[in-house]
Amino acid sequence: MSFLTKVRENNPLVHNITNIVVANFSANGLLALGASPFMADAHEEVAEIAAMSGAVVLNIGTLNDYAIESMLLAGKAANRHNVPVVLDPVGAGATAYRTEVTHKLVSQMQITALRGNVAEVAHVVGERWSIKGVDAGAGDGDVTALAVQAALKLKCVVIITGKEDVVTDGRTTYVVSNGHPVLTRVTGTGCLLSAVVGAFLAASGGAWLEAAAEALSFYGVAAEIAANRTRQQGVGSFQTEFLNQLALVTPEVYAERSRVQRLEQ
Ligand code: ATP
Ligand code: TZP
Ligand code: MG
Ligand code: MG
Repeated sequence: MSFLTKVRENNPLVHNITNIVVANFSANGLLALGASPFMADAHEEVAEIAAMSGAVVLNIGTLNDYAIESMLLAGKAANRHNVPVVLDPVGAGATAYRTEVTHKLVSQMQITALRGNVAEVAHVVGERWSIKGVDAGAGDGDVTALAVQAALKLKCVVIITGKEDVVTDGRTTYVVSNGHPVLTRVTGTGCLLSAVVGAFLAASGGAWLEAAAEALSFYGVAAEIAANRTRQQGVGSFQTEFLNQLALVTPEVYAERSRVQRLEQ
């Protein structure tokens, strides 16, 4: 059975501490997929919610000290209860504050999957890469080598997205080539992807790497179909159709269109 089917059958609760730009889009995307979103950051309740969830997704997009404490409380509770934790280090490297916060988060909890653009992932592990706000800048480094290095350092699955996505646990590496450039023209498509990875991890039974690779490929397939259906219209129509396709793509359509390559080490 595909992980997609498991997500839809299990309807996992996904606890999100996320940014103000994408909260609504992320909740709607998770619902469309078949997961159950819970957006909450109050210190009084985050540990309780994390403990009852199938996954916790931490996103530093519009961070402040209150939210960071929320993330520490939720992440540590998730670790105590064996709940997987996804970290989206939005804008790491853009400011010293963001970079330092990501270092604090990864040092105080065990992350299950780190998902970001190449510049963000580089800065989380102390490497350099050009960055422009929350978007990756140009760079000519070896993205796969960086992902493997980060996975070994953080002992987690690392997902670097872009035109092609790299997903690795440091030993086995997949390259996912589904997706569409129009994804770069809608804010929050990276953030929603991190939440979708959380839903797949929640339904994975511990097969983190394979579930993450399927999440990325599924997400890219939904985007390809939505882009094709709205190619005469604009990005607003794409955004709506993309939510439709997160609900409509079947395991059979996914299997036909999925482009996942396992790299030889
Ligand atoms: P950034 O801020 O650098 O855009 P992000 O957090 O928005 O980063 P992306 O790297 O844009 O995250 O990834 C979000 C989704 O968009 C992923 O599914 C990825 O595969 C897809 N994607 C990004 N760029 C392209 C592209 N040029 N062609 C096809 N798909 C893409
Ligand atoms: N500013 C702070 S968070 C955010 C913006 C525009 C959303 C970034 O979302 P994504 O998924 O990285 O494009
Ligand atoms: Mg993007
Ligand atoms: Mg992002």
